[in-house]
Amino acid sequence: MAAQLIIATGNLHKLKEIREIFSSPGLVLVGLDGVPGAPEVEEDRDTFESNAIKKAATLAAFSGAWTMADDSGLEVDALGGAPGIYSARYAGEPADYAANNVKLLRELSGDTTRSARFRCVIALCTPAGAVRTVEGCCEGRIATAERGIGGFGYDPLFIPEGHATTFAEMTAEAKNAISHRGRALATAAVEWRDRLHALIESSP
Ligand code: ITT
Repeated sequence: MAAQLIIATGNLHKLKEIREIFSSPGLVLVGLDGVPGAPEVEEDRDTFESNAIKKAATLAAFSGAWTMADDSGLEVDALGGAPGIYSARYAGEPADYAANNVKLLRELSGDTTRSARFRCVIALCTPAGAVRTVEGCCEGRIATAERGIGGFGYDPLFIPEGHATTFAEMTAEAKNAISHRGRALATAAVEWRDRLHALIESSP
């Protein structure tokens, strides 16, 4: 028996991390390349949670399969919580990780308060419209220059609390063990265990 769970993200880095963290026997995590004609979802809500729910609910209704979506971002205290829900396109359209990092360093130049956190909300939605969410957070600070080549997005600038290296200088396993996404999915594995088990059991 293998149940399909759609992962509603166009971000292949997120998909890779979700697969690394959340794979389990009997569950096949299907990316959007496995959903022909999948609609683009406009992220026009004002919280991580409501954007994650919108992405998961839209794809669950379209595909007829259980769907998970991740909405995440970086909150920087000295910038009043920016870029927050606008993290992907902080430096404008189209989304550009390098330009985002240049802008973040520029906005923080001279700032000694560099505390920040990554937040992640994961939504799980059934085709019938039942929704549940989990959250994960990782506290840290913004480096004064980019360091490392691993990960994606703001990883070269984010130093998690209790560490001296950026996420981009860590192995994928080390990042996933403490990241916002890793923490959200660890909660999901516990809170959604019975639901996911029932999905696996009911699959042909
Ligand atoms: P989907 O909506 O298709 O999932 P997206 O990249 O647009 O892809 P979001 O709207 O949730 O996703 O934006 C998340 C952005 O926050 C992402 O593009 C990065 O800039 C940043 N981000 C989130 N998690 C990150 C991580 O683990 N490491 C580095 N940057 C991260």
